Order: sequence, then C-alpha cells, then structure tokens
Amino acid sequence: MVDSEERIIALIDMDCFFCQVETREHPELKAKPLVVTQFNLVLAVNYEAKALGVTRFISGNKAKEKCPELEVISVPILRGKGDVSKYRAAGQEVIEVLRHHCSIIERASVDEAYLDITSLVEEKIDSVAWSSKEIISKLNHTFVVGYSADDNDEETRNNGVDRWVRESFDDLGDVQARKLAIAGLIVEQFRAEIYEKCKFRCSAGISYNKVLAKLACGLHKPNKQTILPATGVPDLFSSLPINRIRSLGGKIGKEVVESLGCNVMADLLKFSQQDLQKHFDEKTGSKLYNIARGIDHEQVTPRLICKSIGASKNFSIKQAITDLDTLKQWVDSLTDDVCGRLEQDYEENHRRASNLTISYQCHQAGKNISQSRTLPLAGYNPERIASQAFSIISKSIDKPIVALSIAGGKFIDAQNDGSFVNYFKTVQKRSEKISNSGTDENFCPDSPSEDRELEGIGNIYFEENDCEKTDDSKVLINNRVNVKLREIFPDLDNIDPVVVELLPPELQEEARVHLNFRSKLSIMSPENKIKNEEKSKAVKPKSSKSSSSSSSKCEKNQSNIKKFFVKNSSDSSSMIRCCECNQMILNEKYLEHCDYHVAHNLQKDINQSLSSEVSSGKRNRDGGNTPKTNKKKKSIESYFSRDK
Ligand code: TTP
Ligand code: CA
Ligand code: CA
Repeated sequence: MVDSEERIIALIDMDCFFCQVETREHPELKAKPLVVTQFNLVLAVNYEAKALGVTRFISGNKAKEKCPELEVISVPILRGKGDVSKYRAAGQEVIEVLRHHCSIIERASVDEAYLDITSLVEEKIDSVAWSSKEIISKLNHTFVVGYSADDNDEETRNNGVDRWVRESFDDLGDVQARKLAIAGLIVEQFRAEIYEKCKFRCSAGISYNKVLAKLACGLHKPNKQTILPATGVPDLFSSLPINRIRSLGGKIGKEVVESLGCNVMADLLKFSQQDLQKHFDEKTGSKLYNIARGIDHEQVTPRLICKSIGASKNFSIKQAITDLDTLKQWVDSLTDDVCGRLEQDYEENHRRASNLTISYQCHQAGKNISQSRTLPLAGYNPERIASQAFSIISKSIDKPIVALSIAGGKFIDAQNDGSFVNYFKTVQKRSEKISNSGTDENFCPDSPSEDRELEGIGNIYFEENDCEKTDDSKVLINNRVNVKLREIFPDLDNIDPVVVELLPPELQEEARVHLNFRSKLSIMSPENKIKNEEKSKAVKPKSSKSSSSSSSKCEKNQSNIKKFFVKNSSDSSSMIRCCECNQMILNEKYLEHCDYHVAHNLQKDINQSLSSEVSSGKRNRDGGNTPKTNKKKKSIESYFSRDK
C-alpha cells in the first residue's frame, strides 16, 4: 500500500440520490421540484426543491406548504417498513461502472464510495507530457479549495483552476499538487461515464486522504467536484465547524466542542497530542491531532458489499410499542425482512452472518435509552431469531419502545457450506399484518463504526455504512465437520431432545435413532417445537428429583459439547471469537458452537421458567392455578406458537 502521505483519494457521492432514482424511473418528473419521503418524512430533496427552500427531515406536508408545486414520492413500503432495495440496486450500478476502472473501491453508503486512485494517477501522469492548458480545459466542473471562492460564477471558478494548475505545473510546482490535477481529470471522466451509463449526476472530492476527500466533496454540489490541496487546508480549517469533519459529527465531535471549547477545526491546533490523548484515549487523541493538521492514515479498504444487514423501525412516542402482541408483530416482521435479505446475500455473496445484533430504544424520563445485545447466529431461521430477539426486548416492555433493530453481521465465507441456508431456512413465512402507521425517524443503533457516527442517520446507513471487505486474504473457509454423536452425548440413551434440535441435520438424523419416544422426535419439526417445549416443561418437573437429574445430565452434555467445540491450539488463522463466551473457536466448528449456546440458553430459559412456575404454583396446567390472562403476563414462549 502506498505511503499515506502519497495517496490520492476520491469520494464520489450521488446528488439527491433517491430523487434521481425516482426521476430516472418517472422521466415526467425531470426539472420539477421533488422530494422523496418515508412515512411522510422528507429523506431526499432535489436541487430544484432546495432552491425553493425545501429541506430534509421535515414532514411532506410542511414541504408542500413551502412549495405547493412540489412533487412528493414515497419510498415503497414493504411489511410496514420502507423498502430501499431499488435505491440500493441503483447504487450498485454506479459501483459497477467504477469497478471497470479502479480496483480499490470502498462502498461507504447507499450512494457514495471512496476510491484510491493513486496508481491510476501515476500511470496517467507519466503517459503523456501534459500541458497546463489541456488540463485546465478538461477540469471544467472542478473547483480548487483556496483558489475558487465558495459561491462564485463560472468565470471565477475557471480562473481559480487556471491559476492553480499553472502554479502546480511550473518549475517550482509541487508534485503532489500535479497528481491532484491529474486525479481531477480521472474523476471528471468517471463522473461523465456514470452519467452516460446510469443517468445519475454526482459530485466528488479529491485529496490525499479519506477525511479531506469527504470534506471536499460537500463543498460544491451538485454535479461538481472539488480538489483540496494541502495548501488549502489551513485556510479552510480556520472557519470549518468541527462537525463538518467525517467522524466528528457525533459524540466525539460534541465533546471536542463542549469540553475543549473548540468551535472550528483550527482551534484544535493548540492542543498537543499528549493533551488530546489524556483527554480522550490514545487512539482518539492522535486521530484528532492528525485530523486538525489534515492528516489521516485510514486506507481505502476494498469492500463492495455491506458489513452488516439489518432491518430497523422507529416509532414516535405516540406510536411506541407498549404491549407484547405489538412487539411480537414487529419483531416477526423485522426478522422476516432480515432473514430474507440474509438469504439473498448468502446466494449472491457466498457468505453467512455469524453474529446477530438486537438493538432497541426505550423511552424513559424524557430520554431514549439504547440497548444492544450481540449473540452468535447459527442460522437464518426467522422463528429462532424472532424468539431470541423477542425474549431480549420483551424484558423492557414496561417502558415504551421507540426503536427496534435486528441485524446480522460478522460475515464468514460459506462457499462450501451449501446446507447452511437450506437447513436453517424457515418453510413458512409469518403473516404480514403490521399496520403502516409508524414514523421512521432516524434510529441508528449505537455502533462503534465511525462512519455511522459521522453520518448519524437512518435506516439505510444502518446497513450500508460499513461494508464487508472483499479482501480475499481475510476470507475464512467454513467446512462443516462430521461430528460424532457420541462426542456430544456420551450416554446415547439419555439424549436431550432440546439439544438435539439444535444440531446439524446429519446428527439430528442419527440422534433420532437413539431417541426412544416417537413423540420426542416431533420436537425437531419447527411446527411442533413450541408444543413440545411446553410438554417437556409440563412433564419434567413432576418429580423434583427427575427434573434435577435431567438438568444435570443436560449440563453434562453441554459441557461435553463445549469441550468438543473449543479448540486448544493457539493457531488463530482459522478461528473466530465467539461473542457469547469470548473463546476462540475453530471456524469450521463455529456453527456447532453457536448451537451449543443456543441450546444452553434455551435450556436455561426453560429451567428458569419451570422453577419460577413451580415456586409460584402457576405451572400445573391440568388442575392447578389458571395462568392469569393479563396480556403483559403472557409467557414469552407462548408468543412463538405458529397459530398465534
Ligand atoms: P445523502 O447523500 O446524504 O443525500 P442526497 O444524496 O439526497 O443529497 P446530496 O445531493 O446532498 O448528496 O443521502 C443519500 C440518500 O440516502 C438520500 O437521497 C436519501 C437517503 N437517506 C435516508 O434514507 N435517510 C437519511 O437519514 C439520509 C440522510 C439519507
Ligand atoms: Ca448524496
Ligand atoms: Ca451520501
């Protein structure tokens, strides 16, 4: 990789993207003021509407009040949520164009990508003896920071570019500046080709690193590009608000402003690296120190597909979820959505998510409190995922729930794992009975990803902002191993059906042979899963002795599974850290390891609910106390019966 000081990076961002996608689909909208809304909230505003004072994140009605001739198009709605698949696909068309020219592309959101064009520039600069005149004539949509004032006319823009190119290419000129000029030509070509092939206009920023390229891109829009040379940085930073910098739009930026008293980027220059490291942490301190000087070492990491796939839904306080039935409907809907997309991703990209992140926000004391939990993900079974999500989120149902999100992430290669989706895939989709009444604000679950913090926005970015690396060296191969049943259940006469259900199909098959009771076999069919769980709950505690002996057997089985799946070797090349127990697990055993946790947790849940039912006297279905009918007191398990 090139030394960070010598890189040439471009950021290409589509102009008013959703509006352009809609206009391409409906050419009659061309040149008319247009907004794209989701649940009546304006997400995208075209430049004709912007000129008439329409802004983002207001209601469609308010936008119409401001501009009565405004065209309003709504994002398609699927299962009560905005369906952004067509915009995502349109973004991918642009990436396909760029891929023909550049191999280092990092898709950073639904409509933008970073490109490391250093080697393209080096080839081009040496290919001919460039004349300043020729370069100037080709940089016909380009601004140069420090040479073209902010809101200038075409003549001043052109004069600025002229002056900068001549200075850069004269005898005393700086070689890095010359490279930037050639980069400008390359990006002008890219943008023209994007328009030719996709009919989308875009803007671009060109500089030495990602932070500066991103910043530059926003300086002149639409259909323009901006070069930010090193000489332009000090002047620009002298008046640039802190939050205009990528990664300083969120918490860190706020702290820089509030506790360090910095308003513009140049204010940060008075702090030493040590000061900043002391105030923040070592990494953040040196990052801030560098950024204040226009330095950023972050590489453009080639990745074209998203790093996590999620579905989320926000609710206004008025529409917040306050009962388990509604919660279950939404959890089901989001899970179906995520599983469908994960399955599609599996087909397209031959990878599978190994982590499941369940996030939600509760409204309490006037504030939205975020909660998030990451679990190992053993398969794309909506029933199981919904069950896990529901049991986690339902614990907070005593407070209004204003945001939900379910996402699969930490993808691993699944080239040779054809059975994965088929095995875990559900055969039956849940009903689609969610009403279309929510207001999607912009819930973006807390995420360590810098990009998320800086964009600080909605559902789309939730899944697009950080994208999966396509670096082959990082791809892990996942082969399912043939585990021997006896290694999991040393006593084959005492196989726990709950654990069996979570084993790979070939082992389930074998286990069936050992299970004595036909009725127990039905626990493995999803339709009968809940009924059987309930049956086993009702049967097991009859004698406290048998219950405890069965649970100790189960623990023994589980500890055997655990021993089997946790590798002793220190070779970490093909290992994954389990987010549940933090142990390094052989990649090929990861699926089975996840199953172990799911089995273990399920067993724990069942044991807990049994013991609480026993102690509260509520367990006995045949003749004991009738369970209360109060909605909120329904058991979590009861929500997973299919005929609900
Ligand atoms: P942006 O690139 O932020 O905006 P834009 O392309 O509409 O306008 P600009 O010309 O200023 O670049 O977002 C890209 C698309 O993502 C946007 O068209 C709509 C969508 N979007 C959301 O769905 N939710 C959000 O919170 C934001 C900010 C954008
Ligand atoms: Ca954009
Ligand atoms: Ca964008």
